[in-house]
Amino acid sequence: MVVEGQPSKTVFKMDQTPLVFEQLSEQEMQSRATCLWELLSSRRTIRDFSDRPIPEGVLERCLEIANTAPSGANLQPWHFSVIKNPQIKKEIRDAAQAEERAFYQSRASAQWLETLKPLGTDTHKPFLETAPALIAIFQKATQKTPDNKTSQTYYPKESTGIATGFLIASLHQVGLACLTHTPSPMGFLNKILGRPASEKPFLLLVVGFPAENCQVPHIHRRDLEELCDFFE
Ligand code: IYR
Repeated sequence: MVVEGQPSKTVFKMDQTPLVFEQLSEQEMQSRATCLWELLSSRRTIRDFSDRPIPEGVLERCLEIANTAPSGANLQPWHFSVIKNPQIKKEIRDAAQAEERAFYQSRASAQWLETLKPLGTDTHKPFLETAPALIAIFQKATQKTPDNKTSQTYYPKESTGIATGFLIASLHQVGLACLTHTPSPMGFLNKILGRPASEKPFLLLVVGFPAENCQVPHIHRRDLEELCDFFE
């Protein structure tokens, strides 16, 4: 639109392409919703991993799924560092345990420690070496444009959170288990993995198979009525 008195400006809009969208019958919608609910509600966070390796290509595919997540201005402001190397896993474990010691000894409030008690967590993180893969997830505040300039990203935390959700759901779907580990602070990950300061560690995902006889806390998930309002 040309506004009188103002110079006209050409706006380049991305090429458009027809949407591929599958129209499902109502019955199929109900059935898929139930199937997916059954699958995802059986997901549990584990802390006791076997050292069984992950078949080649499976993680890569799950990361490709994470990359399909919606993101601010479609900038995909995340970076995944996948660590299978035992030496690097050990370095990460040592650094994470040092932070955890500070957390359990002084940083955590009494109330926080009380809430964590039933989970039985402590400063020892052997899974950081036992599990076959760690995925360090970073959120990017800036990134390079195709012409090699630095530009800011939008909603990096939200975008990275959504991508991480996609990743966790797909790992479960393909028969892998994970632990969303958050040693705090996680700056040591930038150092060990050579990531720039503009990337903030978001989460350290521990991925693999459960150890034999792996136990998980008996937890209760809150009912939808407690967490959701409908305005109809
Ligand atoms: N990062 C610590 C403490 C911890 C915090 C939360 I929030 C948890 O859900 C579980 C543990 C640790 O990993 O031990």
